Amino acid sequence: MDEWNRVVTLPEGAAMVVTDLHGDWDLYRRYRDHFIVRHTAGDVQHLIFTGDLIHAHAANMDDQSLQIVLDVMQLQTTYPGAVIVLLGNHEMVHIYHVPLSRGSRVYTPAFEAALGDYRESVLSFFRTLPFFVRTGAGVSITHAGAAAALTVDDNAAQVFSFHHHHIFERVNEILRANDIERLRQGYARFAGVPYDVQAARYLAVSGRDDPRYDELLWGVYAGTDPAFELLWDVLFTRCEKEYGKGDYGIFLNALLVKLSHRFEPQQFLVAGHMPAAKGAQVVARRHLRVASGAHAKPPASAQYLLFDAGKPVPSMERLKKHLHSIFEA
Ligand SMILES: [Mn+2]
Repeated sequence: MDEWNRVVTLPEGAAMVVTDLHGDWDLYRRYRDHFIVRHTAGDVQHLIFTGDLIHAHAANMDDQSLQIVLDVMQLQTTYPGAVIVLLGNHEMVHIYHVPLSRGSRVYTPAFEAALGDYRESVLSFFRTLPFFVRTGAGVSITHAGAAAALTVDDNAAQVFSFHHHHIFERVNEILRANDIERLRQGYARFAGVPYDVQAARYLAVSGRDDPRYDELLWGVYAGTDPAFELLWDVLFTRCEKEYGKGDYGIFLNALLVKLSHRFEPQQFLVAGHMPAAKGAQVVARRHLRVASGAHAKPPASAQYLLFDAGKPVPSMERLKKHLHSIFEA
C-alpha cells in the first residue's frame, strides 16, 4: 500500500481539538493561547485544528482568515510537530480555484483578494494538509465526518494517500490542449454572464492582466476531475443530514474500520463542519460533532475536546467528558 500521507497517527500525548473558526481571530487567539500555556506547562502535547479556519459566515463580520492562517503556520514552526491542521472544505476550494457560496454569501473572493504576496505560501500550505488524525485512544478526527464514497476500498486508499498534483497535471493538460479563449467564451455562454465578471465575482480577479485570470476556468475543469469529486464528497459530507441516520452509521463504522488498519481499533470519530446545539452532538452513536466556533448554537456554548491520545476511550459517555469551554475561568 502507498504510504498514507493524509492520515496522521498519534499514539500518545494529550491532544486539544478545535473545530471550524471561520475567520474569528479573537476566538482563535483564545484557543491558541490556552494551548501555549498548557503546552509550556507540559500537560498538552498536541493542538489539532480540524479545518475551516477561514471564511467568516456573514459579510458584516470581522474576517481575519488570512491572519489566522499565517499565525497557525508560524505556530507550526514555533512548536515543531505539535500543531496539526486538517484540510476543511473552505480551504480546499482555494487549492482548486473553485468558487464557494451559500445563498447570497460568496465566500471565496475576500480571501483571494487578501492573499496578495502570501498567495503561494498559503496555498502550498493548504496543499500539504492532512485529512485525518487517528490516535492510540481509538479516537479519529476529521473535518466533516464519514462519506459514502469511502466505503469503497480504492476510494479510501486514494484519499488516505492523496496527491493534489495528479489533478493539477490533468487539468493543465486539458487547458494546454484547448484554445483558452474559446473555453472562456464557452464558460460565459454557459453562465450567461461575461467571463471577466464571474472571475471578479468569485475569485476577485482584477482583469485580463491579473495572472489569476484563467483560474476560474481552471477550477471548472478541476471540478469535473474524479479525484477532486471524491475529495469534495469527503470534505463536504453532511453526514446524517445527507444519508439518513441508519446509512450514515454504516458509512461511519466502515471509515473507522479502515482507519484502524495496522493500528489501535478506532472507535469514535470527532468532526465539526455542521451546527451543534450547545457546542456538541452525538451522531450515529460513534460520531461526536464538536462546534468550537460559529457552529455552536448559541456561540457562548462553543466546546473543544481535550483527551489523552494514548489511553483508549471506553465509551461515548467518557469521550464527552473531555469536552470543555474556552470561556470557562
Ligand atoms: Mn466545513
